[in-house]
Amino acid sequence: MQEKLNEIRQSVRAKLDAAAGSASIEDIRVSVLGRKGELTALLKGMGKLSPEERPIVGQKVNALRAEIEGWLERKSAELAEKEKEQRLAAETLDISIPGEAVAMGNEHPLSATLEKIISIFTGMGFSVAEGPEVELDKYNFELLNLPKNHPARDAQDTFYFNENILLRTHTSPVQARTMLSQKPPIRIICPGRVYRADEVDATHSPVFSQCEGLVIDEGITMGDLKGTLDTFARELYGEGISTRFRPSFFPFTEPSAEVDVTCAACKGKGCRICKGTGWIEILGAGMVNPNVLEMCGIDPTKYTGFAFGIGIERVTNLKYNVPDMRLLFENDLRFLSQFGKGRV
Ligand code: 2NM
Repeated sequence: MQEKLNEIRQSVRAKLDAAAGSASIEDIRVSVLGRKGELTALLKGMGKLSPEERPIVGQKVNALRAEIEGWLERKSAELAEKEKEQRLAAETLDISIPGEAVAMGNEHPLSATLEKIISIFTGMGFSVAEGPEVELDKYNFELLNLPKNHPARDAQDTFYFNENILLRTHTSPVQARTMLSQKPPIRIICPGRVYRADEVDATHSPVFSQCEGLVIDEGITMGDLKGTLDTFARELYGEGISTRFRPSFFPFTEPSAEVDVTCAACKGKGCRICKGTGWIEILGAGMVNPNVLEMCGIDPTKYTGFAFGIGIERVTNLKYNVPDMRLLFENDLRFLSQFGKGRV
């Protein structure tokens, strides 16, 4: 019996020493301790032993069983560790390989200009107001002193859906809506896209962007308008820039003016860009026509106001010396990427 036990002990030890993978450990366990294993067979055969021998042999078999179980456990852990190390070595990630560069985009020059304009006016206490691009005739024309027979309403100038619904031709309808829904004091700018039935050329597009402004309160004068636009021009183009008002006409303002700023390219000396005048026209403005105030529910005997309209494409192209408006809409990356990194 002792001999048989020694034999099993030695053969298990030899098989374990030779084992190369965790799968073979399981085979060894089954061959000794499994239902049909060698040690199990010994235990089953104990019935044939004498009652004196039985506990002694039983103890020896159990001691060997515990020893083998310990071996199996240790060998199995050892092999699992070795296999993990091999797997990790095979999976090594070389983090020194350069990654694929992702091309970074940059802000569109129109957006950069608009953001700058918005930040200048919000800095002066203006709020931003927005409204629909598909508008009613009432807000786009009627309330702004552009009556039924006004030439700006011509289908040649305006995109109509039907008699009453159109694409807004300016952002003034947002101002009309604000006057109707809020009490003075009102201090808003209205940035957004507007639409006119124009042929595309270097200075025209059927879609363009505006930022209009409106201030209404008691005692607002042309002096407030001039001070506001002077501040705007200096913040946009830098110190040393001034403004010049030339008489003009808009149906919604009286008096009205075209506003020029000192040519930033020549500082007013006169150059090719300003056609020798030293001035560049950048916006239109005026005192809100009392008829407009009245139609929009504001008492013109108590309140006055000023309004202005800036063309974002024009200001952008003057700022960056871009000769053609189409470049802003064609999405040619050779053009747009020039406004990345530090240019804007
Ligand atoms: C301009 C020029 C002058 C203007 C007027 C109004 C309103 F709603 F108050 F009547 N909004 N915008 C205005 C005035 C716009 O754009 C060149």
